[in-house]
Amino acid sequence: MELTLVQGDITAQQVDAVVNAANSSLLGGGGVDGAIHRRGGPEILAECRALRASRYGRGLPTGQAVATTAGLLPARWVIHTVGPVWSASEERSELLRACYRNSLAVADELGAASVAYPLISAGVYGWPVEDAVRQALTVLRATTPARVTEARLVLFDTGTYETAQQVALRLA
Ligand code: AR6
Repeated sequence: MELTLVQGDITAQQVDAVVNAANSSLLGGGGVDGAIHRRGGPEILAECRALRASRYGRGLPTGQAVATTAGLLPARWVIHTVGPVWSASEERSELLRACYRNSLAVADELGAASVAYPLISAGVYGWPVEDAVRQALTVLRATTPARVTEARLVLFDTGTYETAQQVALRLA
């Protein structure tokens, strides 16, 4: 699987599946979640509500992933995942890695060839950017899915993109 770093807006990515940094409610929020629902339109929220009424009555647990339509986005699917809130006193990295791993597994099951990820947990949820990139790249480099041939990590601003490039070089 090819792994690329891109600076840009996750909602503009021409890929089969876009990952949403959602919250357990699946009913929207700010950051990536807000942008995806705004640009993707009401069809996404309708499917999220249906998931809450069926499989996820108590919400989507942290670290898990579930797909809906991508509505009006260029992608075909949105894969919603819930990152952990950063904690200085508790080790939650495994949950963050689970987000990348489980989203990739869902994409693979759907038959997606390309997947775009935001930097999960690194915004509202407060995860330090460098470590968030390290966790993302570690999982994505170690996984060999059957059908996904491209994973793209989309960094919103220049500073985050440059940090991500440095982390990638150090991991190489
Ligand atoms: N495209 C790409 N990256 C973006 C975009 C965008 N349009 N907008 C923000 N980012 P966040 P979290 C970056 O806060 O930390 C929501 O309210 C952002 O700069 O979207 O997992 C949910 O409903 C940061 O680097 O996600 C949850 O309640 C990264 O994407 C909560 O926030 C993730 O920031 C989830 O918080």
